[in-house]
Amino acid sequence: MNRNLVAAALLGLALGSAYAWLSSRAPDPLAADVVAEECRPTGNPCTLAADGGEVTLTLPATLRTLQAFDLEAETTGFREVSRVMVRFDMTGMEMGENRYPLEAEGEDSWSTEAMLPVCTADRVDWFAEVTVHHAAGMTRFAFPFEVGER
Ligand SMILES: [Cu+2]
Repeated sequence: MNRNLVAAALLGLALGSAYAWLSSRAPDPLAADVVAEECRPTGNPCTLAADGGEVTLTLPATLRTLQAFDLEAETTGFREVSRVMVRFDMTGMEMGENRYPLEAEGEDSWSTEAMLPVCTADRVDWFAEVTVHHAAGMTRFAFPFEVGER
């Protein structure tokens, strides 16, 4: 058998499995139960509803990478909210582990300080995925937003 053919076949296999691996890891805000389409959480509260509850997320008006910022979330309607997490990621791009547990600030109020890494592809389109753990399970809300001057 031709050596180049074998090499090409092996390369194809390697690329195929690398692609499969990347796709399986590629974050997708559509995997969330609901995705914000009509509001952005930067500079004003953005509310989403799913599974009988609501989450309102608020981020600073202007976000910059590598600069810590405060994030606030309100949960309403869910029974027995035990934990709220936020994860930052980009669609189709593995941006590393950017997960933060939110701290309870009283009833239905949650907050944390967070920071975004630099995107090696110079993209500015992020999404914040807020996961609410409650009595009936967990619900994920995705809020797309952009970093930088607006
Ligand atoms: Cu990126």
